[in-house]
Amino acid sequence: MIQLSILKISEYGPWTLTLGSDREHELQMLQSSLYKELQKLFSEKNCLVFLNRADEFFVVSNGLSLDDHIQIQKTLEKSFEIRLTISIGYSKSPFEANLKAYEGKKNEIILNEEYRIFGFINDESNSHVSIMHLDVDDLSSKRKTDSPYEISSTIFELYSKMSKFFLTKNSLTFFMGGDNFMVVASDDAKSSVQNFIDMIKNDDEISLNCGIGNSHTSREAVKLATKSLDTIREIRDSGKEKPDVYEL
Ligand SMILES: Nc1nc2c(ncn2[C@@H]2O[C@H](COP(=O)(O)OP(=O)(O)OP(=O)(O)O)[C@@H](O)[C@H]2O)c(=O)[nH]1
Ligand SMILES: [Mg+2]
Repeated sequence: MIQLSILKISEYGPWTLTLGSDREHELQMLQSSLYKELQKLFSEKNCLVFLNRADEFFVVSNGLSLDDHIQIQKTLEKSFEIRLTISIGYSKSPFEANLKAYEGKKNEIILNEEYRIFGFINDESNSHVSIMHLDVDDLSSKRKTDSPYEISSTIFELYSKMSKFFLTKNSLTFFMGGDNFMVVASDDAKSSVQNFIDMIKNDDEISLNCGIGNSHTSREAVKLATKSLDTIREIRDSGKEKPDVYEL
């Protein structure tokens, strides 16, 4: 089971207007300091936060109780003027967990009113997370022919294809910066990642490597996914034929 906690800034739109028109720099500073704090608080509890459109965050929160979420809300209230709403859901696939969280909020299934927490907490011990860490093989060589902006455009097109492809496998894709992507993956996504890599190789002449990690917590699964990716690089750099996918 995957548990997802979706954090969203409450009443953000109206609040941004109170800053006047000269506000963009303030909002960017707020959003990045909020992200930093959230990543700190959740990683201390063995979770990882995925940045989603800067005013919304997806946390793979396996193992986190309602009380853990309340503690985090209390800490955030001390540091920020804005407030966050948390919607929690769990299911067999990441996309379905996202739907449960969405339903929990929409139908006002209140877990804690004071700290604005909605949805459903998984209290069974069947926690399982699979993460795929995908990265472009030898992006550095592209820098010899393509300018920084052209490379960004290529990466975002790739992100778009990846997001669409893995959504059909009930999985969620996040851009991590540079040429790195992480997919919170279903079994179906794991078994079809080689097809995706082959498709991108044929259509776009981009080679991808994919490290996969499985564990009870998202931080551990991410660690193993990155370790798998680094293993592919080690095999490649030792002169042997590398696999495109490696799983731990
Ligand atoms: N989020 C994240 N970014 C990374 C990581 N490793 C590298 N990067 C970023 O990715 C960019 C590209 O680095 P690499 O992927 O190592 O470069 P490359 O030429 O593609 O080399 P290979 O991936 O080994 O083929 C770097 O400039 C960093 O911004 C990582 O583990 N996580
Ligand atoms: Mg790379």
